[in-house]
Amino acid sequence: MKEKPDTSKKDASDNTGISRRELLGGTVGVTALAGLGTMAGVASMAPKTAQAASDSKAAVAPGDLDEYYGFWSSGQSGELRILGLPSMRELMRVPVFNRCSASGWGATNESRKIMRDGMLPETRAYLDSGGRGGVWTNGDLHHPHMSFTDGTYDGRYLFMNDKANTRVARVRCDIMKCDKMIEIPNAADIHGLRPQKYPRTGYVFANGEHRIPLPNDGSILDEPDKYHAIFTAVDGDSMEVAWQVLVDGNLDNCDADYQGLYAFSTCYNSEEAVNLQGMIANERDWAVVFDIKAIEAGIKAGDFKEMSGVPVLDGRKGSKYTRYIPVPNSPHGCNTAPDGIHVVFNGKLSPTVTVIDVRKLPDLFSDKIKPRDVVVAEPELGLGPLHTAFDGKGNAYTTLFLDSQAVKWNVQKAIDAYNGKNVDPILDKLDVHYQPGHNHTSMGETKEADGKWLVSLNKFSKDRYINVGPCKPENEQLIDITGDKMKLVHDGPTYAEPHDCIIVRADIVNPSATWTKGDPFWAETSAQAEKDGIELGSGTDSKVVRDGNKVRVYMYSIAPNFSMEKFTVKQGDEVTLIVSNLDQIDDLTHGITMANYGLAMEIGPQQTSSITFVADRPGVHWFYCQWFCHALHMEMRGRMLVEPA
Ligand code: RUQ
Ligand code: CUA
Repeated sequence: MKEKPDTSKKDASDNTGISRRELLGGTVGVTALAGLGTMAGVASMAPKTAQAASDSKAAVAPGDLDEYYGFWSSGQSGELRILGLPSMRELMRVPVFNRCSASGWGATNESRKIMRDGMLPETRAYLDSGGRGGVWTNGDLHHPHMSFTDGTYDGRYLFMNDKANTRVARVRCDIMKCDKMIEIPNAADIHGLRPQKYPRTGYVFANGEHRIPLPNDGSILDEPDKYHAIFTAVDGDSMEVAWQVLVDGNLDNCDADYQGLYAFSTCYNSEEAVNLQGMIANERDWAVVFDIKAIEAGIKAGDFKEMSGVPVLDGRKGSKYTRYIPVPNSPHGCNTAPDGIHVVFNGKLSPTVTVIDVRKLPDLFSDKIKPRDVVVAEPELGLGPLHTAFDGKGNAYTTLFLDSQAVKWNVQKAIDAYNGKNVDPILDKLDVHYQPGHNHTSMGETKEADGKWLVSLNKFSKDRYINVGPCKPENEQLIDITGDKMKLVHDGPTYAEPHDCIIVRADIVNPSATWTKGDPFWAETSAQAEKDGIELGSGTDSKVVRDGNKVRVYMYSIAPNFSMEKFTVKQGDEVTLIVSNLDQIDDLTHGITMANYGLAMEIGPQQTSSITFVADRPGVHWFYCQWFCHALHMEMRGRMLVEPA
């Protein structure tokens, strides 16, 4: 990872000292425009208005900037989304587990390398056979969470899970692109995911949700005792599996403490059944606590089995590495409070949440106390509690799926009530629309929780918007939590299907304004170019290199031109198109689409992107810039001639 970019570069300029924003704002003379060749025809797109702020706190006037970044999951859409808060404006989509038509994610060599490098060999073989195209085309991204240092976000990375194809990915926050993706062995369908909070990330904890027979070779179906679920610690720096722990039951969500000692998972299906009836039979399931230091010592001492190349410890009931705390039926969310002491397990099928005190865990692991002795509160909040968020002032906010409500409650009052005092921990209830799953508060999963905003991610919008047909958007509501009562201030529709989000103070996140020449993102492409005697991004990289039937076409772009107006290849050649964008001004992205070849990719300022295909359709094919870049953007194109074999 490179140094953090200059934080003052929000509106970076090139060496003329003129930013694109100023250009578009019309503050610069036409001569400068002509010289720079930017989108001259477009006047003032987002002028800062003098308009008075509306009385809604959520209003962010046109041209004004948001105070927070929201990093949103997109569920089965497979991407990460970036929102601004409190405006709830969607700012960007970052393709991760999906294919992206605009950016070429999943099609470019750089993205395919990232998607394939961390695959298990058997998955790679499967995807390379039968015309499957070598990469997965779908994903189910539930939980995006930022890396931590000392209990708060550090702006380095975002980590996220893919439930559909059992993966964990990382996004680099300087460029806001995925740079690593791994498939987790021995697990089926990664669900809960949280980074270690202290001393740093460190580990990324990931729950394998579904239990599978191990080994899963087709010889076992109805022998539930041979099914297992796995808890995984990924090393967030190397993005390799550090260790795994075999557990009883099915893992759901997880979180980490503020001391760097324990991780927690909710765990349902203590019955270890393989069907719904069986799974919900018990009155109680578990919260599982993982003793990180003991696990690390166990690894050192060799107390593990190696499976698929990673160390797997046995953490089933009775193991010294784990403790199973009985909690009411099928718990779901798992949330550590910013006080560093309390962890809340959300009941789902029970109207309660269970609160434990992490200071009691050493006694639990040394068997001085019983598992239930670490429970310090179990307030009844309403029907279907799924997830809890915190305001840093001792209050918690829990989603009630069945009641369609957010409930605000006080942790200390819940503890007092559990100890027999006659107090009601519930402070407020607010109707949300409808059926909330996750919720999140501003900075709420860090020690810097600031108690300003709560977002409720509601699974159904029903009648909140004009009808768009049988498939409706979801509805995400912004709630002001600065007062005693929660106040709903904004409804925002979202497409399938955000599960979770985080709300991060904008000063923590400092993305670069442009790419940097030589970024490791395209290291392999650079290495090949070097062998071809070409320095990418130098302005001399305009050349066709033939190497048997492999043809590498190097070109660069400076608005509004590609450095090559035409090139010729032969039918059947394997062609790699390598394009470097030499423009230095921020927001000057080009793209290249090869018409009727199914090829398209994004090339950001100072970025190199490449894509490989077999030129098996003879004729003239136009390639064109697909990213609006200049008044002559439409003219930014060239021809590929494919000579018939
Ligand atoms: S889950 S609605 Cu996939 Cu985080 Cu709880
Ligand atoms: Cu370059 Cu559009």
